Amino acid sequence: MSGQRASTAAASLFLFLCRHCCCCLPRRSRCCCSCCCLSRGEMEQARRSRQIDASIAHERRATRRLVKVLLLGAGESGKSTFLKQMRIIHGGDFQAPALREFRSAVRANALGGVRALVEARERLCLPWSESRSQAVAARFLHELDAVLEPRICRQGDAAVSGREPGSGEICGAACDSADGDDAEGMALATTQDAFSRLVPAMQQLWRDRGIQDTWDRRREFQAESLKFFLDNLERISEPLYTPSRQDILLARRATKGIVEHEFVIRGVPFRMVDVGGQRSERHKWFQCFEGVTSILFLASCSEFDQALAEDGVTNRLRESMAVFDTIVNNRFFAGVSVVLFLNKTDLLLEKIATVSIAESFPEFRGDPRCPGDVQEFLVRSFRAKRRDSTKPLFHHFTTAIDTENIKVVFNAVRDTIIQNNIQQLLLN
Ligand SMILES: Nc1nc2c(ncn2[C@@H]2O[C@H](COP(=O)(O)OP(=O)(O)OP(=O)(O)O)[C@@H](O)[C@H]2O)c(=O)[nH]1
Ligand SMILES: [Mg+2]
Repeated sequence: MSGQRASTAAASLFLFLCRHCCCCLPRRSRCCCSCCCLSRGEMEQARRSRQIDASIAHERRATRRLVKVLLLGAGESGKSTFLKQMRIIHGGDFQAPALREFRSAVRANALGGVRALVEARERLCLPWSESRSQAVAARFLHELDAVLEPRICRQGDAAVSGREPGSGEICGAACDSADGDDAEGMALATTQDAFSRLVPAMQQLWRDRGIQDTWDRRREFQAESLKFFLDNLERISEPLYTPSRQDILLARRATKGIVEHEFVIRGVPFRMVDVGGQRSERHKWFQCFEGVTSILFLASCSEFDQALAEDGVTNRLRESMAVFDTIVNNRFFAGVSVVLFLNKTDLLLEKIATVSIAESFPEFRGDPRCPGDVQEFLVRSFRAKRRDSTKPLFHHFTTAIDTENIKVVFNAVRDTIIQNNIQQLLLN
């Protein structure tokens, strides 16, 4: 770097001299002075130095203009799904390596989901409708264990049914979580041969009334996209199976670490940063707090009656509100705009028809079946977390698996984000 600077300084000096001599004049009007006598090598070096100068200046301008958007929220709130939508809307199609990973994720979701259903049926003591299902289930679990290393097999469950231990606070002690989506394990579980061997058992089990009854009580374990994948087992087990956009958006893989994607939106470079939202991942968030323009905070608003994957006890929506509290009141983000995405609106509207939010949130006043009342309560509850109520807080009800919805919502917040970036540039 210092060598680069030295050559840049040398180039500047050369250019300064050059501007005052005749090197740059047309051939006929040249005079004779020492810098005209630069060798070919020196001239080439100077040209390269000018290029370096220009690229440093360009990079500096670009970094200043870059809009950094941080996606925050508890686990399974939809951050990665939102980022997938950004890739679909602004980044073009997914390429072969990404598609291979999604194929593996879809199949792993199906395998882990059937395992979770079989175990949940047992816990709930629901009867099989077909006598042979008991033996099929036992064989399925045995074969799955044989295909996967036992370590990976148990962790796969955690990703679906959520039994990962973790620390309590967003800035609490780091907790080494089991990596539920260990790439090696996924590859083993979802190879064509291994997966195809397990598909008939999965189909038989999915047809059984006992498993369907378990599915109807899915609130007691996590398996949102599972129905779709199990209804499509034949397709996803085909040797040439390539995940569709819907498969990609529904595939669940808990984010470990920090994932960044860059897009140019209306000529403005955006960097979107996605982090893992599970408790054990939150200590990593601080690594990406520098230079943030805006935070998109995602909360899964349909989870008002569900327990946290990490401890099986804490109410998911209350956890989400607590994380929001920590972020929105953090002094570090005083000049950063925060937009609240109340996500999984599709599931919220479906759920309130049969489940009352008042059972989990006794402070709720209104008609628990009325979408307006429930949505207003949710917005009010999140807003109440802010200590500085003069700071604007925009909110949107979103369905992250719906591309059109995300297109509309993102268009609405995009200009605010860009505006915020300009204000930050003016202030700095
Ligand atoms: N029905 C429905 N499903 C959604 C929606 N948003 C996300 N999902 C599904 O919810 C699951 C979790 O979504 P992710 O995007 O992985 O959640 P996340 O916030 O990235 O989770 P972590 O990486 O653990 O922090 C995936 O299977 C998604 O397909 C939504 O609006 N509606
Ligand atoms: Mg994620």
